[in-house]
Amino acid sequence: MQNNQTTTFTSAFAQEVYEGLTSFPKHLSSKYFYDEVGDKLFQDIMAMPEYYLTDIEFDILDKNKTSIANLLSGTGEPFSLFELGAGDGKKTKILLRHFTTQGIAFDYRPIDISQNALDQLEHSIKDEIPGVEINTLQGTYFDTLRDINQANGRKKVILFLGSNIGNLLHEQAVEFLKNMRDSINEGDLILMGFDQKKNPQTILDAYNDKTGITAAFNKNVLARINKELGGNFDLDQFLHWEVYDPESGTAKSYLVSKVEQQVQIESLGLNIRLKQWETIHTEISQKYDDAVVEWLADQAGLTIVTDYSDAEQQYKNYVFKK
Ligand code: AVJ
Repeated sequence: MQNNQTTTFTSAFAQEVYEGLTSFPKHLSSKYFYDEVGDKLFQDIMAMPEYYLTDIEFDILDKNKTSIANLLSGTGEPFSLFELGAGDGKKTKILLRHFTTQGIAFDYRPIDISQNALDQLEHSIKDEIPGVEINTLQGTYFDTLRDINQANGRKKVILFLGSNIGNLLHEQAVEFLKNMRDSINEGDLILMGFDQKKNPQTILDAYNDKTGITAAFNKNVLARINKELGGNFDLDQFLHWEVYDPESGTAKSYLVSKVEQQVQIESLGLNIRLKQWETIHTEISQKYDDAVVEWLADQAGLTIVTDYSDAEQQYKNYVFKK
């Protein structure tokens, strides 16, 4: 078998799949869950009763919109509201609607890698909240933020909701926060959602629903390999398995091979073997507490200005400054 350093592919997806499936233990990145099918499955997850994150964050933003508006608008100078990975914008629209009815001077600049997602978002906002000045930015988060950092002179507020940071290991999260820090100036603010440590059963239920939507979402990375790289994974031969370590606060998703099997991936020229009960690690969904968020902020050179939470402190939105 080839050493993976010596084999290179043209797409990042092909490269990472090759490396992940030739490593031991095997792994695949959750960032590849999200094609058209995966986006739809994630929408379904957000609508499940077990997936508490979306509803709680929605309520936090709704209950605190006045205070958030006062904090973000400060002395009243116009600001640009950037958002990383806005999705369908359901939660952001609470703020957009409130800012608009309060006559707060701002423009909205959602950033996404998918032009299609941006077009849909722009369309729905123009339809539902016509007063909002919206300028979509297509690209990767940091290329785009870097570009805009030089550009307009407006104060910046960056939104990163949904506990999307939870997909990153702490070391990567610090890198990410450092990048955010480099994208802002003194006086700019960052509003981010962090899912909190809580009853471990609540977390397991959120990532292992009985209807199997999360299982389908997890297996979608295999479906993509089949579609895009000529793989022949049999999705039924894998089990979705979720673990949560209440000490570290890390929820981890695996695909577990139910049988000994071989899989071909044509465009990678790869034939992989899986032993019975061998794992492919696919995702982490980190849970936080104040001490960990303070540590991350400190490592990245950011300061916590305040936070907003639900009554049971299941979820928190923190505001950071440079
Ligand atoms: C979109 C990364 C916040 O980790 O909670 C949902 C993705 N994975 N169910 C999360 C997800 C399984 C989600 N994030």
